[in-house]
Amino acid sequence: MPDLTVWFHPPRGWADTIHVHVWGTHPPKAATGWPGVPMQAHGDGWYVCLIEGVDTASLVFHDQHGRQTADLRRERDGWMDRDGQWQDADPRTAGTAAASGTAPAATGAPAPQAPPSGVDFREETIYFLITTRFYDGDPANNFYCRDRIAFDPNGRPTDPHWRGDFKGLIEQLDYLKDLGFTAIWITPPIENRSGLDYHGYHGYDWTRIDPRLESPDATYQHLIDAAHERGIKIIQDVVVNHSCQYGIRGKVWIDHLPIKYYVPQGSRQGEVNHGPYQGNLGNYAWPNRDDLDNPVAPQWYWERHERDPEGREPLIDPRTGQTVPKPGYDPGRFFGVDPGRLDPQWYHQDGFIAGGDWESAYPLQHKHIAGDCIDLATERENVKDYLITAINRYLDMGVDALRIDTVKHVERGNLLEYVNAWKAHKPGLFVFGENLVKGYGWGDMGGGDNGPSPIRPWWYTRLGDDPRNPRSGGDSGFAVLDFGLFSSFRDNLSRGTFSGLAQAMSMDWIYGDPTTLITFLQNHDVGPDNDFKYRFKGEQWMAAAAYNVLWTVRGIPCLYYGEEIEFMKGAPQDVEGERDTLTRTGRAYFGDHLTPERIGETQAHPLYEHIKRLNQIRQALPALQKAPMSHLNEWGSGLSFVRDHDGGRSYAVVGLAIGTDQTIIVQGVLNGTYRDAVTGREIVVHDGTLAFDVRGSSAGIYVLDGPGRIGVDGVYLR
Ligand SMILES: [Ca+2]
Ligand SMILES: [Ca+2]
Repeated sequence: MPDLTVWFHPPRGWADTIHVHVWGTHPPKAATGWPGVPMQAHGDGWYVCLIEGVDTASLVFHDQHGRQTADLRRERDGWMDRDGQWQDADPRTAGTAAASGTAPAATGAPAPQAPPSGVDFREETIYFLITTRFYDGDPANNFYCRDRIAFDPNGRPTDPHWRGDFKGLIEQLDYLKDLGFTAIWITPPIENRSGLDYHGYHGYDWTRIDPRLESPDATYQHLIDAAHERGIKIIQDVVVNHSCQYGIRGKVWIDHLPIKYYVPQGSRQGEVNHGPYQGNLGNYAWPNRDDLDNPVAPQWYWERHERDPEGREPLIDPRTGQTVPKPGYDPGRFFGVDPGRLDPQWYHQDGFIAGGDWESAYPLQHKHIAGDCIDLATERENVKDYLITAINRYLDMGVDALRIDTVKHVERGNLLEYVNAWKAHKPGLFVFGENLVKGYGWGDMGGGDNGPSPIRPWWYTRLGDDPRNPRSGGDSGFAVLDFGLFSSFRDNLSRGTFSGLAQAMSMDWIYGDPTTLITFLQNHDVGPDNDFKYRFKGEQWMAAAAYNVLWTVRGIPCLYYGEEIEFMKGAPQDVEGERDTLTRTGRAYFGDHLTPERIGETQAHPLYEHIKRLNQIRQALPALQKAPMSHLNEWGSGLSFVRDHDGGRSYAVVGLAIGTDQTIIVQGVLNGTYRDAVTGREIVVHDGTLAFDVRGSSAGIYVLDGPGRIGVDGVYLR
């Protein structure tokens, strides 16, 4: 029987609880469950583990506190030293042993190891959509939220918040494929509960898919399978930081009165002004809808549910002794949360975030964001077990990647416990997160940032222990949305200039791996104009130039639904005033543009064609997907750089023009024959200098030994 013995010397700053997680062995053997097997300390800084009955294994060393190596593969006994190098002989006795293999450094080196072949998410481009607002395939599951209902002139409600669904999304997969996207990021599909929960960020039951998204012939599994049949990956959005204000079904209850007893001042029971579905929480198929379906609610609550489904019998509020229904009685008893009475097994006990808390780590990570976002005790084992196990099931169903919400509200080490558990469950899994910053977001490392680094995006991409020194630790394997670059767009792309892009990207070294940043012009929360809350309202050519940037610089481009036709251009991303409805925001229903009658018009939009071609070009060129950037130069109306993947194996010289035509000159490039993916023009370089002309708001993408023109000319790429 073969055995495999692995030794590991953790880098400085790791905890002494070293574990090794093992999978993919030869001969095949069951993978260890996360966190894997504890390693035996040898007293001199080294840890050892004997893996019985195998000669080859994939493994990860980690310290159970968020520090870990990359995914490793070992085919013989070995010693991984504190520099992250495999040694074939014991380095304590063989002082001259040479390094063998090419294992990545565990810390210190910013260069990450490429993920296993076939699962490199940098090859993808992402289309982000709010499922309920995209395309309605099944009116039977449509549903009005309690708040913000739109009415027609006759007083009838229109535009159900829960409108688009999986059936509609499946019907439109070919649309997204034609547009050239290979991955779809959908808003959280788990069951939600709140006054305005159509977006999915108010989770109530992580183990169930929300019934308002599914149809009998279009379940989540159907969606995943239908996407995969077309070569499209599914990115599931996951919230770990908070639950809704009603607790978690079957796990924890948050004290409140049944909504059926709620009567606003000046109204009568069952008659509520803002919508016909007031109090429609609970069983979505039941006409006398109620918010009671949590098995861990107290007995009196259940009895009322059974005996008095419509709430006709008066109820004494156990907390105050007052009797409801009672017009004007404290709405907080129906919809609010008393932070002092939350179950400490599940929730933090530090109250609600206020004012200065937003830039301070402890309150930011322990207080509740809002009345419908109650902060989970994410460091507790029961919370971890619940959330990790629930999401593992979706990974087993075929979900390809995860996007994590509200990242800065969970301490890095704690967050990486979740991320690493999911990555251990599905090796090669790509996980990225949202750490929303309006500004460069360099924390302690940059001027003009009033927040500390440990709540900033880059910190989560690193494993170091010094917030003032990113290079104190390597890549954490967790990617982030590029809010730093996005924030610069207010002052450049949305004003028709590139000024400031080079400065923003000059800080790329701060991230664990800048080629995994998820780049975007806007999303459901933010836009690039003035105070970051509107859909892009600039000229169309500015948007075209913006996409030229996003599709050619480092990072993985992500388009927000509707951008391809300037949908709801200039509208606020979310509801603003008291009377606003979704119909007036950037989250308006998009499906009207996808009907058979209007699809032709949609697909003829100049930006649709523009984005489609950019996807074709990026997909053909590994340099644009994976290479680091060099030779970066920017002069307001022009931007140029080089993407060199794998030592010249895929090599592109890129020049971009915004507004006016530009002559681009890049020096110090490889000699050889270049072909432009946009114009097809061929240039031979002998002296390291490549010079070419680019039309206004177009791009020159000169590829060494390249294939020539890719796609067809449009209004902008020409
Ligand atoms: Ca529907
Ligand atoms: Ca938190």
